[in-house]
Amino acid sequence: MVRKIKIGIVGYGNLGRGVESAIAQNDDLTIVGVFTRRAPDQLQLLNTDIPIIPYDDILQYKEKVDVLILCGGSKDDLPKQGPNLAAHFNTVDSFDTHAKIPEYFEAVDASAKPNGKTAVISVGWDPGLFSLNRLFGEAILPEGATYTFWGKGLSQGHSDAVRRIEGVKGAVQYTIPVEEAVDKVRSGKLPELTTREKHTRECYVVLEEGAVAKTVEQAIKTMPDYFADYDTTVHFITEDELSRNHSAMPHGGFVIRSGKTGESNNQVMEYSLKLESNPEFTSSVLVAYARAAYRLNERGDTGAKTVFDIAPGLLSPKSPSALR
Ligand code: API
Repeated sequence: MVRKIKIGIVGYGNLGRGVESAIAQNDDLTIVGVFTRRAPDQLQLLNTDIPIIPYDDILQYKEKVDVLILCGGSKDDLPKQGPNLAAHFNTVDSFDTHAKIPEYFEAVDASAKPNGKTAVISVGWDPGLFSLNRLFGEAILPEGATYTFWGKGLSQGHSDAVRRIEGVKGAVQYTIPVEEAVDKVRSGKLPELTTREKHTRECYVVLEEGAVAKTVEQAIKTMPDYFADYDTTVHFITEDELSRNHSAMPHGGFVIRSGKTGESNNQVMEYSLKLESNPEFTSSVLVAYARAAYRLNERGDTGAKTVFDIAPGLLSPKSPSALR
């Protein structure tokens, strides 16, 4: 039996929990522990045998962990944590602020490379699997147009961003595709669509006591990268309504590349996802890429990587010869 790849989970929210259950489905991976800043008794792990370790002790585990899976948010956690931890560990994260990926990549690379570590960033389904499918479409059908639609579904990234606004006690955000835009794309026309024409965003927010609704609404609607380019609606609800009506976390969407080859033959490539649990799916992608991060590092391929840099065979538990 080959030795199992030892995984550390950093943070135990929706993603951390999803990583725990995804690893249980993969025989070649094992969990060393969950690293958290919260008091251990606040965490309810699925498997209570897994150690809960204070985040401040993480450097003591440098020799005991092969890959850390970073399960924090992109808005406030990862920008610092990603570069810090990549100096000491191989890492995988789901940094998903698309516009900031280039600068995040540079920061993580500058920290991982001189220390001989491999850090796979921005893994998940978008960015991640959808990014790969956009690349395939554009490389294979250079003359055409690419469309990405999300939802209707609950975006973890946008929900987290709203929850970090002062005065917000709880929140979820739904991404809603605009029907007419989807119909136009599906009918095979190649419409030019702006960000605003493709999706709307709907937030359900629970205010902290004393918080001013107008101020919170304004902070949401003007937030760059997340909401400023969209038509956003904000609904204020009670904590009870939030847990009763908004605990499911479905999502999904599709990437279409529509192009022409030869004289005038239309070719359409479509990739779609229908997810009952957005975070559990993202976690499952993170876990497959953790295997790749370990293998890349074993062969001396260090520094920051994205899904574009990683050969698909490295994701599989099967050996190259078994795959052939
Ligand atoms: C949206 C998409 C979802 C991407 C999936 C994942 C997330 O606007 O709904 O945060 O849930 N960008 N990155």
